[in-house]
Amino acid sequence: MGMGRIFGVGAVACALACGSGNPPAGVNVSSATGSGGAASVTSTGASGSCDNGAGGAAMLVADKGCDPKMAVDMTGKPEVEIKFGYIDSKFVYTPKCAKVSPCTKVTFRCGGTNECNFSMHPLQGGAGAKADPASPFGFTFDPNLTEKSFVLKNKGSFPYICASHYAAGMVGTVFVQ
Ligand SMILES: [Cu+2]
Repeated sequence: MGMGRIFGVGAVACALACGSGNPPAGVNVSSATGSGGAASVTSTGASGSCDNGAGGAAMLVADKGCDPKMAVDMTGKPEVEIKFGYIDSKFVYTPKCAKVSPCTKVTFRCGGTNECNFSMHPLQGGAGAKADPASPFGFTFDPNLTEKSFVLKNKGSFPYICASHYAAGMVGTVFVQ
């Protein structure tokens, strides 16, 4: 009845890749200054190690209508883009379900036909209706931003929602494998 076996593969992988403590799964260094403009860009820190180690097989979990097996495969690319806004008459992220490699720079960029920014479509990381402070996507509510990038360092499943339109299906998940 001991507690010695509670650590599985994930804990071993994290012991190798995560170091001590409980770091977030990515980095998100905001450089927004609120200076306005149509295309304010937020950059992310590029330093630091990524979970590229052999044997770091994180368990991917289906979420937000996304299955890791069916997600758009964008692995192997250093940068990918997820468009968001009112696109084809729907509030969406596209691709809604994406699969990327560790250390990929994922940029959320306004698209579609209507005016678009992060106060109209607040980006909120996490699986539930409340923001998950451990999510690499954090929470962004900024009318001056039309795009924002995140470097996803660690393997895992990272769901997110638009805090205004999630009930209409404006949600998605990035799988890092
Ligand atoms: Cu929205």
